[in-house]
Amino acid sequence: MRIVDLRSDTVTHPTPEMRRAMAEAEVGDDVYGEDPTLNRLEAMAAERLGKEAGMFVASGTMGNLVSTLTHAQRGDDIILGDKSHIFRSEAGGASALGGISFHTIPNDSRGMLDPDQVEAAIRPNDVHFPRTAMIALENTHNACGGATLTPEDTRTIAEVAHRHEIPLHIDGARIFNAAVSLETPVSELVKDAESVTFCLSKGLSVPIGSVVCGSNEFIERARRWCKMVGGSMRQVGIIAAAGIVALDSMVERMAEDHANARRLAQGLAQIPGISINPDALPTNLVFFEVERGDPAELARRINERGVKGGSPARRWRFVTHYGITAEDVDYALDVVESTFREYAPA
Ligand code: TLP
Repeated sequence: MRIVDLRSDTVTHPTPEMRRAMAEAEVGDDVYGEDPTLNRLEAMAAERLGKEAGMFVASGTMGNLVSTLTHAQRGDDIILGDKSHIFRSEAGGASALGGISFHTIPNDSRGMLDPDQVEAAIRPNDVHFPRTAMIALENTHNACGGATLTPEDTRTIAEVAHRHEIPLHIDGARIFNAAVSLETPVSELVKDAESVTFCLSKGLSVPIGSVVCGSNEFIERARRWCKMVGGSMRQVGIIAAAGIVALDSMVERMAEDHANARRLAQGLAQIPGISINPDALPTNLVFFEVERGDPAELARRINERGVKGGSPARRWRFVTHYGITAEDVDYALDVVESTFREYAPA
């Protein structure tokens, strides 16, 4: 049976070139700083993002956690969007492990924060209050439909943060999708932030890993937190080799994923029982509402026919990525259309 897995871009497999590079990778013990392939990946990531240094971590969650622990101390708070991945989907790590509280303000429909609300959320210097130690943005914004923030958006929030001497962190799990969609160098998107995490293991198709980038001083401090949470690995060049291939050859192709997302959205918009605004689609995440029928049952039926995705909730997300072709999109649309016609009639 044909399988079209639209659950996430995290399901991507390494390319044949990555597998070759992984098999041949020169490795060493990274805790001694001796893995040449990892050192090359970290330098390359830092260079692409326009930062002094990079540090490989096991996941996006780990990158955001270690960055937060590096910026904030026990008892501090951080300001972030109420729909941010850090707040909603990272198991409350900063608060559980770091004693740091989350101060959320509303994300607007494209994942932006209102600078006045950010400013109002910054705690005055008073013994009654926690110290505000970090502000975080997310680009692209997952729960806000994969929307992109421009360099101007980021600068607006950075200006507020820096006026109060607070560092800005970007959860850039999909920052390369944003760069490709906005046709802007990724370094422009992050230049006003003190730290950024980006994921290798999503649209870039690397099997494991993310990279945190920032100043030499920030990364040096972050390495201790990374060690503390068990994130120092050894011959990690095996994975880093795939990351190097990804940064060299998998970024520009994400335009294809965005075109496929648009094709998917336009097709979904034609299906009775589905509500979607196909114009609000800058990247590879396609969110829509299932207006009729039992979503759990509909998801089960499309899954049975090889289209993986959907959920028991009315809001569904389909994600395009490496390995999903325009023909796969058309197949998925056929399956969804016929399933909805049969099981979600008007
Ligand atoms: N997102 C995953 C799931 O957790 C939902 C996905 O399928 O989209 N920041 C953002 C914006 C993310 O979307 C994710 C993962 C992360 C951080 C965490 O990355 P990982 O999964 O590597 O810990």
